[in-house]
Amino acid sequence: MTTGSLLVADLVIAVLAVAAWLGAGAASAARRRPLALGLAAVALLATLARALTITALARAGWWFAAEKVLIAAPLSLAAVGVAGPRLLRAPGDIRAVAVPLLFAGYATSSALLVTVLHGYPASAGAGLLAVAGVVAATVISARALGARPSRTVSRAALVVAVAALLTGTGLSVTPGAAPAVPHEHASPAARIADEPTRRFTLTAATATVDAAGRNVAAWAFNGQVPGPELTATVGDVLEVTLRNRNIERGVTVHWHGYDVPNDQDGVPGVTQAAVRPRQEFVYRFRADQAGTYWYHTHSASDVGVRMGLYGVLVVRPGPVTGLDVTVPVHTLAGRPLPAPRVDKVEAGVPVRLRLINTDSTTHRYALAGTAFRVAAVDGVDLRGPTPLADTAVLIPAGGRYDLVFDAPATPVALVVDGRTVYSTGPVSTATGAWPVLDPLGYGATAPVQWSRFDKTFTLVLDRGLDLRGLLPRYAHTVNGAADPDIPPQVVRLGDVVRFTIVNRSQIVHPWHLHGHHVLVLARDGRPATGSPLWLDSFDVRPGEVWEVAFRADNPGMWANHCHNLAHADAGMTLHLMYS
Ligand SMILES: [Cu+2]
Repeated sequence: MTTGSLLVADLVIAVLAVAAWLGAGAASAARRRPLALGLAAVALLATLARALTITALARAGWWFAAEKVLIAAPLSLAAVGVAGPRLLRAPGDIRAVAVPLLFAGYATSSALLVTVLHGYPASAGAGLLAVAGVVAATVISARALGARPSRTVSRAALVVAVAALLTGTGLSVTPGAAPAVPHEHASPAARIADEPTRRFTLTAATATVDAAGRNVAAWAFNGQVPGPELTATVGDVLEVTLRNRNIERGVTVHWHGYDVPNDQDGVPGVTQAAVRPRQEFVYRFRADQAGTYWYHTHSASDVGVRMGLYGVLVVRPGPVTGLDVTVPVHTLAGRPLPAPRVDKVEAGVPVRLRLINTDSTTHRYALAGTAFRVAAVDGVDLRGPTPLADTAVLIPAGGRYDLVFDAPATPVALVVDGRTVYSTGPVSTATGAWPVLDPLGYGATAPVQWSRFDKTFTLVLDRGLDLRGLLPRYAHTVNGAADPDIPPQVVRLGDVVRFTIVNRSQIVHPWHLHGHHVLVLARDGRPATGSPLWLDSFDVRPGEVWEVAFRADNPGMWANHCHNLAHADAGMTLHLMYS
């Protein structure tokens, strides 16, 4: 069983235990004896079963089980300890066990709330609040059922509740130690003289565009979605003038995966101010990395990218040989782009398909009708890629895979999530049962570059209640905090940095560090065995633990965030900062 399924199983059993304890309490209060005893038996079994799931989660990593061991387990033990013996005494009047059963229900639900609302790391405040909630609810229930607790018990309960409320809420609203992120970069774009310059203008504006045969409202660069394909040859200088005609929420251009100087990175509020309507900004940087990249707005990025403010950036080492096609897959107004297209190719011609996922969720790609190799991932060539056939690839949000093959005499088709987006003729597209490539074991291995690390960080991804803003929100959190309260990762120029990313939530988080590619060291404790894998976007699935490393060689203040852009907006953004 994977850690992801264990997390789900534990949650389901916890919900079952809560429902059964509360149901048993209510049934006994209503003197429905058989129902009460049946539900209590289910509740006991479910509560005991959690001993197994919590132990298994703790073995997978303390991050997955901290609050369950420290808060849920003691409360569950108390629940069984209080309700169990009274049930075994088989009271003549079933109503006599209503309060103990309800206590057990409150104890298990309170622990469940800690997991769902607070998560990792467990805190004394959360534990005390949980206990206070149980005590208060039990006292109220006892009074309602006419089983008056003694005056001493009531007073003790009151003291616990008040103390817990003070420490618990106090801890949860104390501002974190996150230093402020500077809002403007001082230096203008560096001038690079006397080099071949590729000049482009991107004008952002509202538009109506065709999406799979229907006109839809979009935000577009130069009136098209995707925006114009920007191409360059290694060594060119790219000069891109961004103009905003009428996008009220502002626009920037972020060069996704391109490790540009910090002041060209296009993150509003961090590396530049957002470009407002009728303003412009000129980006200028040398194209010294070959490969497949893309660009997109980073201002109101969730809605901005979804509405169409993105395009392709391809930097080639030299002239194009054979057929070289980019396939930026996107969902616009619920409709898939691109429309199917056909490129006539003679047999034997080398083909490169540059697959780009510009959505916020993972896509599954299958190339039917030919063997192929994955030549590059996230713009970086792989070492010794071997031929693959009848194998699908999963590309995370923001990620790129370059597939290469020599055109066969027979047709080929590219299928994305079951939909054919590229086809040279009739070919079977029944690819749904194909196995999926694990890039961590693909290609030729190479000695690990680094044996020691100057800095290490751990990012635990979760959900939780964020009370630090004006309005409470159910945020996507990193180490229990949400943007802008997540402390930055501070490094020095030249440091070799390792970071561990743990996903203890129930959803995939495609992680994206700006300005650097990270080398994958291990996933779930198992070292990567294939070609060195330098990524800028990688899916951390529920229950997964990724270890990656990079050299801090690009000074500045860099966004480090989930590329499910709705998650990034809902708190899952922090910064890498050079001291
Ligand atoms: Cu996410």
